[in-house]
Parts: sequence; C-alpha cells; structure tokens
Amino acid sequence: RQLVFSGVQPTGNLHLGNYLGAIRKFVALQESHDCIYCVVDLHSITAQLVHEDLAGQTRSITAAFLAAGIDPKKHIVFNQARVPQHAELAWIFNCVARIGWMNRMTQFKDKAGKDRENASLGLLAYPSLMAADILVYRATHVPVGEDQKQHLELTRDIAQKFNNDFSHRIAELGLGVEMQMGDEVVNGFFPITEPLIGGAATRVMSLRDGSKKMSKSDPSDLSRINLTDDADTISKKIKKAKTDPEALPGEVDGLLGRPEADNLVGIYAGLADTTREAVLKEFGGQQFSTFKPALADLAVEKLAPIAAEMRRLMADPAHIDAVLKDGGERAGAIAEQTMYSVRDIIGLLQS
Ligand code: AQP
Repeated sequence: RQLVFSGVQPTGNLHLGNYLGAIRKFVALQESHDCIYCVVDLHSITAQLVHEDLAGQTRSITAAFLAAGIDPKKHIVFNQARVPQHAELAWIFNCVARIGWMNRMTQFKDKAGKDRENASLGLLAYPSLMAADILVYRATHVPVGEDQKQHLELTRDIAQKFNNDFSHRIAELGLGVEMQMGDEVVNGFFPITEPLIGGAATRVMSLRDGSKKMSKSDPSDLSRINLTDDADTISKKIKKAKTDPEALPGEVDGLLGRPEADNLVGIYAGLADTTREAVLKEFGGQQFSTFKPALADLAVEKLAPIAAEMRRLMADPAHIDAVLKDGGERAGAIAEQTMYSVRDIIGLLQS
C-alpha cells in the first residue's frame, strides 16, 4: 500500500512556490494514492511562538487545500495539534536522532541565523517532528519542494536507526514489514520514505532576487505571488519582477547564469504543466516585455479560481473546522495504532 503524507505551515499567505512545489502535487496524487494532508500548526511555533491569528491562518491553509481540489472525504485533511501522537512520536525520535544530525540542517542554520544559542529548542528539533508527522502514518511517499529534501533524508535516517536499534523487538512482536531498499529487501517497522520532488518548479525563487527562494516570511510582498492576490496585483508583480536585459534563449542551456530568467521560465512551465524546453520553444528569442504579459495571463487563469473558492470557503469557518475535526478523528485512529506498536517495541508499559 502506498500512502502519501505532506504538510504546510500556517505561517502566512500561501504563495506560488507552495502551490507549484507542493499543493498542486497533493491534488494530483489523490488519483493514485491514499493521502493525508496536514496543516502543521505545531511546526509554525518553532520559529516564532506568538502568532496574531494562528487559528485563522490554519483555516486559511485548509481553505487553500480544499480550493485547490483536495477532497477531504476521500482523503484526510486535518491540523497537526489535534493528533497528539505526532508530538509523542517526535519525543521518541528526539531520542533516536543525534544532535549532530540536527546541527547540520541548512534550514535550522538559515532560520536560527547568527544567534543560534537563542533559537528555540523546537527549531532545532523541527526535523524530528516532521519525521514523526510522516512516520506516525507509516507514509511511503512525501511530495515536497526541493527545500525539504534534507529533512526527508533525515526522516529516512531516523526510520532506519529505529528499525536497526529495535530489530529484535520488531521481529519478536511480528511487527516488521518487508520493503525494498535499492536492490535489497529489508525488514523494518517504519518505511524508508521516498520524497516526491519533481516537475519544472520544485524551487520557485523570489521575484526580486533569483538567489533566494520565494517565501512566506520575505518582508517584501513583491517577492512572491500570493494565492489570494487579485489579477491586477499578479500582473503588477510579474511586470516588476527582476530580469536581465537579454531576450529569452532558445535552449535551456542559455538559462545558465540567468537565475531570474530561469525562474520565470520555470514558473511558466510549472503553471502550464510543461517543461522549460517547451516554453523556450514558444518564447525563445522574445523579450521579457512579450513574455511577462503571457506569464501574467497564465498565472491569473490558474490562480484566480483558487482565490475565489478560498474566499467562498473562508466565509464559513464552521465548515472548515468540521472538516479538520473529522480529518483529525480519522488521522488519530491511524496514528494511535502506530503508537501502540511503537510503545510495545520500545517496552513502555501501556496495558
Ligand atoms: N519557493 C518554493 N518553491 C517550491 N516549493 C516550496 N515550498 C515552500 N517554498 C517553496 C514547499 O511548500 C511546502 C510547504 O512549505 P512550508 O509552509 O511548510 O514551509 P517553508 O518551506 O518554510 O515555506 P516558506 O513559504 O518558505 O515559509 P517560511 O517563509 O515561513 O519559511 C513544502 O513542501 C515546501 O517544500
């Protein structure tokens, strides 16, 4: 059985990077997999503890999930804090993972900045909670943007260390499952999760600086296209996006060393669900003054219906809360089954 899990933090307005890197893939995977999609509210307090409207942000991300086309009846949509087994397994993984593994995480280094001693312990342990989010459902596949690749490698390391450290107990209790690891078939309790990072827009960059990723927390709103931006705002932001003076190249190699051009071509390809090659076949040799309006039209065409549906859903917060409650109950039942086994494997008394 293949099970997909992924999460999004309620830390601000969702942007085009979140959409192309993650949410659009969440929607596509529903056809072929059982999917669990989570608003990871416990993660959102790692970098900043006090939020003005955490509940409202949580509803807004949920509305974006639903507006983009996630079906909460066929699959599961919920917020992390409703299922305490995530935090319970994260504690166990804090004891499996090594401090050195956490110290090497580039997201921790970026977010903690220079004053590392003052970062929250939760920010350091963020990847443990992320591993718990995924493995409490024994999920096999995780769709994410490129920036989460390192965290997923750590999730695999945690699963592997747990499976190795407790291999005798897992076998004794008959809780192991066989899984393919490269050419080898191994036996373990937790799957070695596969990241799903693919397509033309796995790392969407800031519209103001081609070396920085598009991010919710960038102080410049012009750096990103929010899922809730109206048509005029989208067009204005694309018009103002930083570029170079050259025309678009005819071949992908010609984008090397041109990060802003590469980013806009990648965004077009992502939105049109095609490749950079195909976009350059159409626009190669043309100036940005021609390409940008075409990109703006495409972005509006794809994003405006989502924004409209989000607004409609946000007008009925009780409906969103009911979706999250129902999803939380179904997620909690699966998570408790896993935790019951994990407590047994470790030898924690529970009967
Ligand atoms: N720029 C991006 N390009 C492609 N994918 C992206 N993702 C985030 N930024 C990009 C993917 O979106 C999913 C949800 O991200 P998140 O909210 O959990 O955390 P994040 O990566 O920290 O997102 P932000 O927008 O950059 O937030 P802040 O500013 O708060 O740090 C993930 O799958 C992520 O890969």
